[in-house]
Amino acid sequence: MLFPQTNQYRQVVDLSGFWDFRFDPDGIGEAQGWFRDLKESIPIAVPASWNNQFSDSRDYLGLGWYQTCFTIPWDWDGKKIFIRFGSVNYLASVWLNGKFIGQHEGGHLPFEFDITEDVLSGKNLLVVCVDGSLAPDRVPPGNVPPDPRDVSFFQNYPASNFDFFPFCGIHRQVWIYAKHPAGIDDLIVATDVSGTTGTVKVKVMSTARNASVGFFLSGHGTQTGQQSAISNREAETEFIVTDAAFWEPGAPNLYTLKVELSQEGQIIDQYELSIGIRSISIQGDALLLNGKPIQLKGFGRHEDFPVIGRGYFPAVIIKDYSLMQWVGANSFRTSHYPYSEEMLNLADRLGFLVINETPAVGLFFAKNGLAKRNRLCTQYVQELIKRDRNHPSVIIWSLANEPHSRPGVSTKIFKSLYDQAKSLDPTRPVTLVSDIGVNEEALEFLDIICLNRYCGWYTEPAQLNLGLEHLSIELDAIYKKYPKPFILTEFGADAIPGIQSDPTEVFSEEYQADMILRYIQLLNSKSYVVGQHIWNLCDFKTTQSLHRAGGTNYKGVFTRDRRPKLAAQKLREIWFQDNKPDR
Ligand code: GCB
Repeated sequence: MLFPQTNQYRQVVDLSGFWDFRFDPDGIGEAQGWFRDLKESIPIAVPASWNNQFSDSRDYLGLGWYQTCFTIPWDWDGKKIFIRFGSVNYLASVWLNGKFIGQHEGGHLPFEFDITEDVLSGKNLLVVCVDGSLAPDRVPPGNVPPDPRDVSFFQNYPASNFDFFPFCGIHRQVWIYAKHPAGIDDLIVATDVSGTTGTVKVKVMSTARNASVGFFLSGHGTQTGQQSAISNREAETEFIVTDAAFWEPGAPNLYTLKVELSQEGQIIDQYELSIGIRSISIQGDALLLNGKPIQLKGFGRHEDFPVIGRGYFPAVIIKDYSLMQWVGANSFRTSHYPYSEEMLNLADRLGFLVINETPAVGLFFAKNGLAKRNRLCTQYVQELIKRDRNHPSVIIWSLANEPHSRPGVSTKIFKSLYDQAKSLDPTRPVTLVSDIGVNEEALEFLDIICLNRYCGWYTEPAQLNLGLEHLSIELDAIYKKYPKPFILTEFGADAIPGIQSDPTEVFSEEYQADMILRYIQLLNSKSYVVGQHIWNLCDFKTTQSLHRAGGTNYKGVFTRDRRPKLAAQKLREIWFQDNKPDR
């Protein structure tokens, strides 16, 4: 799915701004025809979560109605017109000029509708009903019947089945865009390297008849073009780039790929993409980028900031990259859902490696709702790979975070998601992030082992020596059974900023810093470990429970407003100074 862009042949209009809004706690809006005109509304900012925009809406996760008006530019006559939503959490129903045009389930991934037949030349009325409620048959799930063994310590409110606040609303931009009716529908780029030569394979999809495609690649001294005819709705080409400037952290070289679609000698559409030439592969227990072993140093993160919640906020994206660069990180995981497309565009540009995760967090395998959850996981894998497969920064797909796997049942489900990911994209390793360890059956077929561990925190609390001893034994045991590359995708401790202690004590900045440094020492001593991702880059909002003071997870090495804790300073001393490829 292509990111909208404006050029001579395509135009995008961003509908961000202040919209009209109304909560619908009793679910009466549809019966009362609010989709025809939303009365008694209040203003709301789009994009942003609704939860922190008003004094009384933080925990409201029900229905909310949005409305705005737009006018189509005069020169869009004869074009195909789409409305595209970057992310709406969780279930979006959309009406245009009173007519229902479609629905999309799942936050964090884009969706669009062809509205060519429905737009008016004058003012258009767009109404979106967002359902943010948590339910066991949604992914990620919520309001899951509690395990009777759980004590109140583990109960949370609102009852999400995951450890971040279930923000809802229109979280990313809403765009209308126009292109030629037979324009470019999609574009797939796959690159490979051999010695100093790069290969760039490009496939273009279009319904245009008697059409041809011009492919142009430029950058780093290369300027080359090729032509190919559309047949069976596709055209393909391959560039061989000698002495290519490969893409990698520290040297994120990008080329410009321009694709021009012509009919009867006339250009009818054009699309431009920044691409990086690189390969990613696995050899034994090593992860290779451009044929050379790499070590991931970085974080799990969240799209989370005061007031806007999970809303798209460009300055925070820039800030987070600058913090990651400041400590010397080279990678992150999009825990626990796909991040904005702009975040990935910048990862390409700044040279960050990304483990790209679907929104399947807190999955459980009780029969109730299982078929629906599976269907959603399949949908998410498809939507994620179609959205992000052209990014050089994306090196690994993650199918899920910490599923509550059940032997026999979950393994089959993950095998089919794994096969689906591989058939959509044979070029990247596929994983899932487990907290089960050696008994996670899916480790058998996953390409890379990803594990989350909190030894010295949730287990062996305050006993770091003992925790590290256990961790070391466990990692070796996993490697013995599954000799594959290994990434510790989460480790860390809560540190409440300003709490200091000597000797170290849980919740102090010293304990967090000590734990992180000693984990890194241990991980550096194991040859099969190819990545260390600290949980978390920044403190983030959670639901309320007895182990989340002030509804906040304090495992950030930076505070929620992006100030460094002691651990960030220490990390900078080791990662930033030691920023050369090892192994
Ligand atoms: C985990 C989860 C993450 C939590 C973290 C914690 O294992 O993957 O979502 O936030 O632990 O801090 O408890």
